[in-house]
Amino acid sequence: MPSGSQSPSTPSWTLLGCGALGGVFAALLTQSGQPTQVLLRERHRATLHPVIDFTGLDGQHGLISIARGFLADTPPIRRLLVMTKADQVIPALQPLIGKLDKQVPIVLLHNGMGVAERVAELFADNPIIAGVTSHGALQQGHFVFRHTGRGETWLGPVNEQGRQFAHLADRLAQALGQAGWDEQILARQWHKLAINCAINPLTALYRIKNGELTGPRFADTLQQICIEVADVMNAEGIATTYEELARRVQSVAGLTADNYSSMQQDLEQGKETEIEAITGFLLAKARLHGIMVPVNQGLYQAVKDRHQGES
Ligand code: KPL
Repeated sequence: MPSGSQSPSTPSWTLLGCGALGGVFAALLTQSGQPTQVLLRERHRATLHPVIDFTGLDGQHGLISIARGFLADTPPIRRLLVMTKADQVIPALQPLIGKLDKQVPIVLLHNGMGVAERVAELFADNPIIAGVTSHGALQQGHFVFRHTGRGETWLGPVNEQGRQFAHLADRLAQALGQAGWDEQILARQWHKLAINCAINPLTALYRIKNGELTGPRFADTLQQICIEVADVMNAEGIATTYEELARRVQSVAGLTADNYSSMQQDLEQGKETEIEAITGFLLAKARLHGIMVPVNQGLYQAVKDRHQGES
């Protein structure tokens, strides 16, 4: 049976990647009445947790029952929501190549860029949808998650088939409070990339919360980062100015002031970071256009060195 064959009991959403943000989305989708199953790695089979321990933005704490599944068991899938780290998207989807029913939309929600196009090649018949989100999330233990910041979420089509799935934004909005559909999702992905290029490496390297970037200490560095990113974005045909990017960075750093960025959390825990899909993607595009991006290049190298030194 292909993964995707459905019956009325097929969960509304199937989630691949139950990290901090995945766990929070799984809890919020379930709370909104949209049954969600989480696909787990084989090694978790023996230690199945029947519930997610979830704390919402209002501090309300509860245990939420969520269906668990394993790819090896070819569970029925209605909509696939992929919330792994950028470098894990392709490995996580690999077992589904050639097996996923071609009607099933694949929604990709990860930091960084360059992955969606590869997924669209591997799943040429499926609707592919890319998204950006700025919700804050924290994983505090095994299946223990806390929603730490209300953000915005936007979805948009990566391929032609994806264009018919604007209603998925409404489904997400039921769970998140807001979610929108944007045919020009590439521009939103670039703007999110700019925010991640600025906030993630600095907070990770200096071991600080996002809010510390709103003070004068990092003003010059942030300005340089934004000037370089704006140059590359303009060369890519995404019209912007460094002032606009700097404003957005300050706004997100302020709204998520009390959060540690995902890269800060990854480096602190000795995990692989998303630097390749974030700053690495920017550097590759800069090279293509012959644009110098020395500040971003330095941050990229420093994050790589720190990870290597600590692992
Ligand atoms: O996307 C984020 C991340 O941490 O990866 C931001 C928006 C910077 C919030 O922390």
